[in-house]
Order: sequence, then C-alpha cells, then structure tokens
Amino acid sequence: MDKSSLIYVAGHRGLVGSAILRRLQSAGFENLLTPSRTEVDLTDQYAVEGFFDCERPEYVFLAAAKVGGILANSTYPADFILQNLQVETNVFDSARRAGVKKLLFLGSSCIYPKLALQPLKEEYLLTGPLEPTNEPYAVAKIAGIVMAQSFRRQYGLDAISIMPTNLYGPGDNFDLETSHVLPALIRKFHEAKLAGEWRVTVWGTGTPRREFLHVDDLADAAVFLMERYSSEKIVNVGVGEDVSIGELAALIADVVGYEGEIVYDPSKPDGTPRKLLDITRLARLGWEPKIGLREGIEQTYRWYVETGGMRGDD
Ligand code: GFB
Repeated sequence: MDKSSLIYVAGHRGLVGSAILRRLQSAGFENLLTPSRTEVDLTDQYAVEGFFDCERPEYVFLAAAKVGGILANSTYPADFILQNLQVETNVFDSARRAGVKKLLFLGSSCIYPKLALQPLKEEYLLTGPLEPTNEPYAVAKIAGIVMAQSFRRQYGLDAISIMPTNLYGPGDNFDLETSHVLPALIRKFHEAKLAGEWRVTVWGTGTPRREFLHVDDLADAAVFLMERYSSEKIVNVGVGEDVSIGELAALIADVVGYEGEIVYDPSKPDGTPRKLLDITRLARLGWEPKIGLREGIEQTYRWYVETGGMRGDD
C-alpha cells in the first residue's frame, strides 16, 4: 500500500474497523473509503456490488461482522451465522469482480476446536468439535477463511486471514446483555462504585481463561500483515498470555476502584475453558504487541468514563 492507495475499511464504525481507520490515518494514508451503513448495507448483495463497481478500492480490510459476547451468541445464533455469511460472500465476490489488489479478512480465535491443545496453533483449525455457545459465529468465520483460500486459488485474489484473540479497547460495546466480558465488567464495577453497591455478579465460575488483546495492537498487526504477508495460511494475532476470568475481574475492580465483593453466577455459561493463541507465526514475521493488559484496561476505562461508552454501530 502506498499513502495514496484507495483503501476500504468495511465495518469502520465497529471496535476493530474504527481502530484500523485510526491506524491508517495516523500513518498518513489519505484515500480511505468509509461509507455508512445506509449508503452500503453489506448484507445486500446488489448494494455491495454497486459500491465496488463504482469506487474500485485497491485494498480492503474486512472488519465488518455481527459480533457479541457469549450471551448474544447463544441468544441470536441465526443472526450470527446469516449476517456474517452474507457480508463475507458479498464482499469477497464483489472484491474479486472489481479487481481488488488485496483483501484482509478478520476471523476469530473461536474458530478453533473447544478442547484443542493450548496454545492454539493455526494448524488446529478443523480438527475437532467447536464450542457450542458460538458455533454459528465460528462456522461463518471458518467459511470466510475457506473463502479467502478458495478465491486465492481459483481467481488469484490476494486474500489473507488473521485470527485475533478476544479484543477490547475504546469503541467497544458496553451493553450488558450483548457485550464481551471485559467491557461488561468495566461497566458493572464502575456503576457499582458510583451507586455505593457492595456486590457485583460475574457470570460463570470465574475459572475459564481468556487472552485479551488491545484493539490498537490488533489494528497495528492488521496493517503490518496487509503490507508484508501474502499466503493462504491463517495468522493468529494475540499476546501469548491469558488470565482467568476471576483474575480479570480482580484487575478491573482495582483499575476502576471498586472495593466491594465479587460473586459468581454459575447458572450463566462459562463457554470454552481456555482460548490462548500460539503467536509464533506472527512473531517470526517480526510483529509483537505493545500494550499491556493493565495499561489497556486503564485507557479503555478512561474512554468509557469520558464518552459514557457511546460508540458507532458495527
Ligand atoms: O467475553 P465473553 O462473552 O465471550 O465471555 P467468550 C468470556 C467469559 O467471561 C465467559 C464470562 O466465561 C463468561 O461467562 N463472563 C463473566 C462474562 N461475566 C461476564 C459478563 O458480565 N459478560 C460477559 N459477556 N461474559 C466469545 C464468543 O466467547 O468470544 C464470540 O461468543 C467471540 O463468538 C468472542 O469469539 C471473542 O470468550 O466466551
């Protein structure tokens, strides 16, 4: 990519897309396409084809997706599989027809089997059953990976797929029903502190382990890989360390300044027991994360307090 390349960030109002946009802008890329959802509904085949035909982007970051935490995934399984498949098929096919030079597809660490060995190596894809709470989402993301590989083989589209671990940061969703754990706990502890409440409930048993990557690190890795990587092999993007949900809760309570009790609700699902990525492939390419978990949570908490968690829709 050079600074005048025409770049389309699909999903630019979401957590990931907005971070990629910030990263591109700060690096001096000046030709960025960011149509709103009313201008281009990515689930609408004709709208997407028309957009690509007309604008002819050279590079595409496919960060648009229907995403959510464990409860949203279990509650709306049809929306998760349908909308993600629609966006993927529309964007891949339109990109190919319009002669896009390169496309980067964002997958997810939930594509790996529920009980795979840890840390999760890229080659564990499709070696075992998935975690049931997010199987529809994971199947759609696996379809996107196979689509990238197939369009590369059949049409020569330079499509690459990267698999981020659990992400967080400014622009995240703080809705308690649909969010992921990290923003949910920031909000719960913050509201409890303000209301003088002495009890906060954390879902599940607190024992599952998760790896958390700041979205600005992910955006940096995405631009790095767009510029330097070309292969059908998927690439994990993570930090190489995980924490239990209990440890995460204690850390967030400390950052927020909540001093009350933390209780667990085991009637809520734990999800997959552990999801730690092996990041050797990415490290060999020369990239490493920069933002530590505590520092990232502090920065995200500041953003939440300043904005009230208001975000664009993804
Ligand atoms: O972040 P989360 O919703 O998604 O939940 P997953 C992670 C863990 O945190 C689970 C626990 O064990 C939850 O039970 N948890 C505790 C909470 N308190 C809360 C809370 O207040 N809210 C939430 N949301 N969780 C998602 C997938 O799985 O990960 C998606 O469903 C996607 O498909 C995403 O892959 C990255 O890590 O379990």
